[in-house]
Amino acid sequence: MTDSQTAAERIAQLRSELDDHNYRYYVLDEPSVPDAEYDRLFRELKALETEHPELITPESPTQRVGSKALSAVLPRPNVAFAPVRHLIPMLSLDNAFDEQAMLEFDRRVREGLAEELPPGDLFGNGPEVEYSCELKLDGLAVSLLYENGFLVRGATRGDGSVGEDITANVRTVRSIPLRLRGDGWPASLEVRGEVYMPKVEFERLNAEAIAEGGKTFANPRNAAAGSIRQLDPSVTEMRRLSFFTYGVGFAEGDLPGTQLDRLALLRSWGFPLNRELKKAVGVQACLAYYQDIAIKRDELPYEIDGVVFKVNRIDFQLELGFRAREPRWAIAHKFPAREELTELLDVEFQVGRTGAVTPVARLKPVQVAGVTVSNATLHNMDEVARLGLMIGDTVIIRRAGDVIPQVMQVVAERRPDDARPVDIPTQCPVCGSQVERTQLVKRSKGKESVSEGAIYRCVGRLFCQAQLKQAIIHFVSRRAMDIDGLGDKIVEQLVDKGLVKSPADLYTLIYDQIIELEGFAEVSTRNLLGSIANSRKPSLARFVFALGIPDVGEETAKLLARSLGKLDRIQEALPEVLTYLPDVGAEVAYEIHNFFEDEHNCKVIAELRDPQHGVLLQDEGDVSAELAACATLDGMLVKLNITSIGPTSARKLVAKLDSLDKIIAADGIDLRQVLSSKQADAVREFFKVEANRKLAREIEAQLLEFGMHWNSARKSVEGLPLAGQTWVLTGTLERMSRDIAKARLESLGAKVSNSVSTKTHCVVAGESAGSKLAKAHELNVAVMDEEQLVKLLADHGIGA
Ligand code: 5U1
Repeated sequence: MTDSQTAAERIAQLRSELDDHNYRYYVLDEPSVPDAEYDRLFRELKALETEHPELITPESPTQRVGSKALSAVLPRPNVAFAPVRHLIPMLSLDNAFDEQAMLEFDRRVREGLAEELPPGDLFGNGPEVEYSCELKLDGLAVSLLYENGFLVRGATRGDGSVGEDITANVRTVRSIPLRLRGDGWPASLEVRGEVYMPKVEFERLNAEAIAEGGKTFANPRNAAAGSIRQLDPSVTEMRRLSFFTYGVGFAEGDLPGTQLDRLALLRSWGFPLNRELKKAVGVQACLAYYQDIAIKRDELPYEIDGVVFKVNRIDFQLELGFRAREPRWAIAHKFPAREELTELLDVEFQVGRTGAVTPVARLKPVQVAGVTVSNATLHNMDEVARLGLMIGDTVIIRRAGDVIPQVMQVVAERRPDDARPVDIPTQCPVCGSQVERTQLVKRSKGKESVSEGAIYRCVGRLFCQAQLKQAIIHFVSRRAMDIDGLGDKIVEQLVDKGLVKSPADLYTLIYDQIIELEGFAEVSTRNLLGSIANSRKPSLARFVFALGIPDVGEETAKLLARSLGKLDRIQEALPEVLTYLPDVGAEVAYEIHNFFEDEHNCKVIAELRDPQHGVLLQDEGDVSAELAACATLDGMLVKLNITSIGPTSARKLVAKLDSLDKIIAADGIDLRQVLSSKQADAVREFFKVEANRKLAREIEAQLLEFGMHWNSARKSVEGLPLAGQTWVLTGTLERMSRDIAKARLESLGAKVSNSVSTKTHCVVAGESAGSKLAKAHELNVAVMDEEQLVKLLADHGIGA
């Protein structure tokens, strides 16, 4: 606010600016300011309105969510939403499911307009009708009433004549204007359109519901409908619904004479218009539009179930009129449905490479989006429980894009009397070994806790033919050991004939064994033996990836190889030490550690590397400079998860007691000099436990062994690209934690400091950077944002 401006003036200015930004964002699709700037203006407005409540008006951008939940203001407790009689009925659309139906629609239109249209040519062609081509959003039709430019009522379609009053909820949809822009709008204007839930929001909402064990929505339409009919508008607001307009219901006064001109006018008044909107002359152009959109459908950020064609001229629309509850001048050309109902015939269990026993739905075959679906993944038993699935149930199947078909919901009302529960087998369906539920082991606050995981595993490992086959297929694959000529069918034969019982057996196969296999002759046999021989010299990263450690993909395998340098180190690494690697969290660290704890896995690795099998790792070396530099004593204390000891208290402790021995030996008096009594007691309690002391010493010993200990001579950074430079990180980084950014900069030779000075080479400023960024500007120090940092790291071969 400037000195000469009153609060009322500033409030008006802020509202107008925020409205402009909203318009640019939602209608023009050209955001003019970053979100942070919008939020700043919004906060300023909110603060001014709090100071001056008398200046609050309903159309202020801060007033999208009303203060009271609807249930609190409803006159009758058993009626959720008040009924609204539409000024003009909200009609539905006739559907065309194929080209033939579209041709017939166009013929009916031309016949209906025979007197209006010019005659066709001698060959029976034309005249052609002009259509407006629109998307059919898979959302919820709403009516929005504006009086003197202000939104006064929002209603659902309901039965077409009477809908429900959802004013408080539509107000929370940010792309719906609370007040019209520009001028020339009718004093009373009813706009119609579709409220929808963008795909990302739908996925986020369902992921949250799954995480909380709640019910998911079968599709974005149900999610939008469920969200707009929330009794509490603040819940609707959190669902981030959106809106596109598709026409005018009622208007006092004149509007332009075509649908497309009317839509353009609505856009200028602040209503979002779908950017795929087009004009087509003649039915062939409509069919081409349908094909274009069908190709784009999966990439659109919202779901559509078809396209809509409307006769563009309003006088023609009036001439054509209505049939029952549908206009004769419009049609929805539908895409194949993405969801269908079918019956769950059975649930079978598949065994994967890591032994995970996964339920798979066997379905009564059904066409979904043009493909016959007879199987769908059920992920795990938690998902079966969450869906409340029983064999014999009728289920909703959804197939979107290239995604594997999913069972979205059970239709509970259709459950037959003889429905059976889905039971996880106690024995592996392939090898008969026991099936065990995975245990999740977590260390927190110095205590180990075990909980039940969602995954069940067959304990048979390579004894289980299913696991063995998958393990070999993975081991020989192109990104792993890259053994050309060993396709899935050949692996199956090798395993079925008992020639291969572990990956090591591949390296002792002989000519006479291979030529016996189906499809092999002399040349192909020699070629395969050649490929096997050539694969004996893998890089460490390939080899680690080929082992098929659960949760270790190609990137993690590369990281393990690059950071720890040697297979022996990877095999021995304690989970706590593994978590020093950027991007390796506790769960992955435990998976890696458990894999190498397993005697059988170690035996296979040893066999592969013995002279008889001859696998020779090519590029083993030292621990990387990046990893060697990142371990600190205070960091280790934090990893031990001692109650109430975080990075700051750990740093304080280490400043006073600079070795593990001293910390273990410290008494309460020593500790209280730098810690609160609660923290001091926690440290004492922790190190009183023999197992905790042992673990801390083991970690320290391993850090020493790997050359990662804080007292080890640090690796020279000479020759590294950022050697000699001091960098500072400030603000919140979105793509990586600050620890990771620090480790990555250090791996390039930089020193990362906490404070900005004239010696600072560069400051990386994340979101909401504050005083350090200001200091950098003051001292003329170079500043880069996260994007630039990611690019710099990528230029030096370090991925985000
Ligand atoms: N794009 C579009 N969707 N949609 C749905 N236009 C459109 N028109 C509709 C409906 C139900 O109804 C007309 C009768 C105006």
